[in-house]
Amino acid sequence: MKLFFFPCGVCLLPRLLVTAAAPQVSYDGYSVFRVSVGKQVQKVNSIVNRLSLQTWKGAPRENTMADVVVPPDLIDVFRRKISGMHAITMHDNLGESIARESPVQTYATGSANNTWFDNYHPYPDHLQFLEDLQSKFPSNAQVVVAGQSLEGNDITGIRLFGSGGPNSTKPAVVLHGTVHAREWITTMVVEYHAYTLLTSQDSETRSFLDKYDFYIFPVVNPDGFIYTQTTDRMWRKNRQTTQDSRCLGHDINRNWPFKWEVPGGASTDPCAQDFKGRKPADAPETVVLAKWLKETKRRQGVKLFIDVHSYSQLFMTPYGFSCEAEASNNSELQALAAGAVAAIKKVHGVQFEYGPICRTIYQATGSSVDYVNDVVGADYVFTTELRDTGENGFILPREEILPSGEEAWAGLAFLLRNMK
Ligand code: 0X9
Ligand code: ZN
Repeated sequence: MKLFFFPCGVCLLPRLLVTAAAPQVSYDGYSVFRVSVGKQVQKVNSIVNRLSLQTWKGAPRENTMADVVVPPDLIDVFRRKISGMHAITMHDNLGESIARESPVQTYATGSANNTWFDNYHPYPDHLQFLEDLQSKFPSNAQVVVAGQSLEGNDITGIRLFGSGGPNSTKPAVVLHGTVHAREWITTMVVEYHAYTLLTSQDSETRSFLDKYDFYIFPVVNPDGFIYTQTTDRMWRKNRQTTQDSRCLGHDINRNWPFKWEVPGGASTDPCAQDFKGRKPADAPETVVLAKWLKETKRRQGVKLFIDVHSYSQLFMTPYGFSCEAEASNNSELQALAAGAVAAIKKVHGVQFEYGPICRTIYQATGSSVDYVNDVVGADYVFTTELRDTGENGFILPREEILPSGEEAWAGLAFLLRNMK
């Protein structure tokens, strides 16, 4: 149910208009296929375009896997068209997979214990979880708000500090989760970091709290995240309109005002998943987060920034805008990324790859990490793509939340231990 106030022309008094919420988009009977593209880029692209199919990892590229969402009435024709190519089924029935991982309403206010990581959760419970961490650990935690989203939701995070209390400013460690609305594992993993820092008995972990000021934002795109829970589980962008288009959503990770104009790393089509916006920083979320990061840098310095995404198991560094440009501290970043990846593997044997964004995944302009590296000026900047490599993609089973958190924590702890 949505409530709108609009002025009544006759009486000039506010009137309440009640409209029904958009119905839930159904993926019942949809399949997701993982097609090995090899050299047949044109063929795969033309199948995807002619059948108007969604892909999960951008446009199909040479020698990569294309993960393609196919509605029930096109499954036979899709199978025929890719016959002879190597393909596997990621989701036989995407609707059923979504139902299996859907949020459960079991969170008891005030509990904030490790059972939180057994399930995905509705957005209001995430806010409650942060409030509960603050209440349980008042001398180490404080809920913070960076600003508001387009639809007026607070962009909420939790600040964690050590024995010096909230007034002793240390260099900041900033984590962003869920910039892409459908990447639900990132919300949980970023919260796992906060939970571990607050609850661990391990003396090294406790010492991190004395060394850094942590600002952990589990959901930096609340409008999009809420929309994935009310209407369309596969939504990625924010919920912004664009003039002269019927399509909604700007990709916040293509909208940051640094090298935004460089061609090739984003779409100018408002209907595309990676629509960059009409102008740099025309998404309110980008404006709020950029301003907050600059203020934080001015106030206390930013030691580390990580933008957490899924999926593909990658640990990446600047730059996204160019495959030739190299971060000034590139060798140090690569050494840290290599160490983090080794630490991740030790936990559950899961292999991440690492390297600069453009060379490791694809060119991406206007992404957060390039901006934070060059404009904000954080000391160390990374972006990760969490589990998996394509067995489940965005619909990662709930059993993988805790192990994903554990291994990601090992990676983060490696950085916290080894940064200069
Ligand atoms: O396209 C993106 O924004 C990232 N991949 S995703 O599937 N999570 O959408 C890759 C771009 C590299 N930058 C970051 N991961 N920040
Ligand atoms: Zn993403």
